[in-house]
Amino acid sequence: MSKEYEIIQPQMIEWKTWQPSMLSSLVFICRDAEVLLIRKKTGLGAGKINAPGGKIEHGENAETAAIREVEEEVKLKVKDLKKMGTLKFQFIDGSNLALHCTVFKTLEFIGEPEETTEATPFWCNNNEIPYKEMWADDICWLPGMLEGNCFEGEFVFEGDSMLWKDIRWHQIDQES
Ligand code: 8DG
Repeated sequence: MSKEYEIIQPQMIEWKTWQPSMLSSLVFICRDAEVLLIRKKTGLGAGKINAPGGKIEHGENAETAAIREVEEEVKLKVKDLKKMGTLKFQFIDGSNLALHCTVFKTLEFIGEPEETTEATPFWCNNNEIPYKEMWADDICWLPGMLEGNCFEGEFVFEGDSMLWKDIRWHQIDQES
């Protein structure tokens, strides 16, 4: 006797009414032709390379959370964050995580990046970003973002596998 399972197909997600179960932020700190990346040691995506960032806590907004996470993870003080994009991730594995992420970029930081229990930071040339060690969607939006383009993206993941994506670009930086 066969048992019936409800299979969620990536194209079945209703993005217009989608609600996140978790909010997060990411900060790309840029210096000349380089960007500060981290090898993440804890949390979602541990072991992968990413930018500093993390969950938005109670009483924070995306920007204040981003500033706090950068200080916690790599001991830098950042300011003048520019919002570059939003990412929506629906996981259709057991977690059913619906994660919203606000992506910022900045040129303004104080201090030297330091390793912490959460992250190992390193400066990376924009042309040498190790996409194979990053989340699968990053190669779809990070190059365009580093060139100054703003974006919105929706993605469906099953574990580490990206099953579906849609990205829309806005050609000009919001504040330039
Ligand atoms: P914790 O100490 O509370 O466990 O962790 P946290 O630092 O507050 O949060 P986190 O679990 O590290 O948050 C996940 C981070 O990973 C968050 O900044 C968003 C980011 N992230 C994803 N998916 C993807 C992705 O596909 N690409 C990129 N670049 N970042 C992602 O969750």
